[in-house]
Amino acid sequence: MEDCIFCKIVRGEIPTKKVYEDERVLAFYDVAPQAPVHVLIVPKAHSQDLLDSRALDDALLAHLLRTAAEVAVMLGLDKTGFRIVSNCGEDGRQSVKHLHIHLLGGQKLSERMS
Ligand code: DGP
Repeated sequence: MEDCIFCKIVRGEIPTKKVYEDERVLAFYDVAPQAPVHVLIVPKAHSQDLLDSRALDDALLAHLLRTAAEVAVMLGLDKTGFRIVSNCGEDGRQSVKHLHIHLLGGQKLSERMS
């Protein structure tokens, strides 16, 4: 999508620190990290969120989740643990309307998730 920040990152129009990339997904460091390790994993094809099935099929969703786990291993988080989160909609405080998974780790995270 023309005005979507993450689509611009996928197209290389906004610079970012990439962690992993293949033909379907991109992982890059969050610009405003909320943990010592904070990576975003996004499908390259635009879809708004988990409820938006336009460009999403089961294989892509599985690949997105698998990539989050593989990036966690790449960054050594498998040894200590990590959290993945996907915010959705207003109550979920989703600020960028392009489906993404947050991968958080590098310290003991808050017990609260809300
Ligand atoms: P959410 O609130 O779940 O929609 O999270 C969106 C995240 O995207 C937020 O943690 C900040 C991050 N973000 C927003 N703009 C940019 C950007 O231009 N570059 C990078 N690397 N991250 C961004």
